[in-house]
Amino acid sequence: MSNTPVTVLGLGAMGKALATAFLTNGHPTTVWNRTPEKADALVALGAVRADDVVAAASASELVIACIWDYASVMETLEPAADALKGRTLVNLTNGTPDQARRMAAWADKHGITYLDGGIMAVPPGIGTEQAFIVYSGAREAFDTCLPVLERLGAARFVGTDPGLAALYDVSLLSGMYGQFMGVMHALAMTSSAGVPAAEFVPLLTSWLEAMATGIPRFAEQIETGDHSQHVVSNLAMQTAGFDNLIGAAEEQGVRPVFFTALQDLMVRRTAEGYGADDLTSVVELMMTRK
Ligand code: FVH
Repeated sequence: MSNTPVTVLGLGAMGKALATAFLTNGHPTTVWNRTPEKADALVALGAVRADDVVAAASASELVIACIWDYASVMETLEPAADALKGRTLVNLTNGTPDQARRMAAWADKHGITYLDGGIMAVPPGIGTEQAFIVYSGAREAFDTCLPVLERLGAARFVGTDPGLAALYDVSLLSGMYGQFMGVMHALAMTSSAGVPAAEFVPLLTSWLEAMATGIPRFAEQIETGDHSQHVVSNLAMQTAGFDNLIGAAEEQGVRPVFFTALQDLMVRRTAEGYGADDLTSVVELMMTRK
């Protein structure tokens, strides 16, 4: 298994981390990057630098791409379509579900086995216990490549629709950015009043951990569309209290830009007569494809 050759296309921060994980686990690793000098440190670790994408694609049955975006992946791979025929392409570039599906259709047209993936880690986390990667597309290829893919982090197959990995990826990132948004606003508030971070941060962390236990209930309500069964803190009460969240921010000189969109949904949903529902009721105003 550790002698399975791998090719890595794209040697930005993430591509370098991926190639390093393969090299440190003993995989013969061929690398290519648009700016070739970025391969220097990997070559010192034992990687083979390919002169062009065709040579890189021809070097291994398993080819991993991690480049800026899908447009740059396509621009990179198009000249190597013939060389990739019969091989497995794993695209770990960030994109949308439809971009992934279009890439899968392109791969299929050229006889390339395609797996799409979403990396849930930052570069230093690759190869550690914290890292996980979601994959979708060709199930058989995933099973075959699993021991190699696990060099990068835990590997989770989420479905044969090639767009699913991107959907999971952006959904997980949405949860993360939502949390970051709230945390940044909270810290701007306390900072504006001179509250020491060392005093506030432990409270914030334990509050967020306690609130995260409500995620399964949120999920059930959004899945069923019934937001009225397990209400602990109803929407009307939260909407009234939200005025204070906005007002306090304004008093402190912090623009409540992160929260005005949520306030708008809460006010509208309450006005529509759903004040006795849980907060998740606002999702009904967000989903445009229902
Ligand atoms: N870094 C992170 O925290 C996240 C973690 C989750 C996954 N993302 C996604 O990974 C993709 C690559 O991200 P990155 O961190 O490696 O990004 P950079 O360090 O900025 O490197 C960009 C590489 O893309 C190459 N590149 C850009 N445009 C083109 C092009 N038109 N043709 C060929 N290659 C291109 C660039 O090459 P060069 O500038 O060195 O020549 C770098 O190799 C990305 O989708 C993240 O969202 C990372």
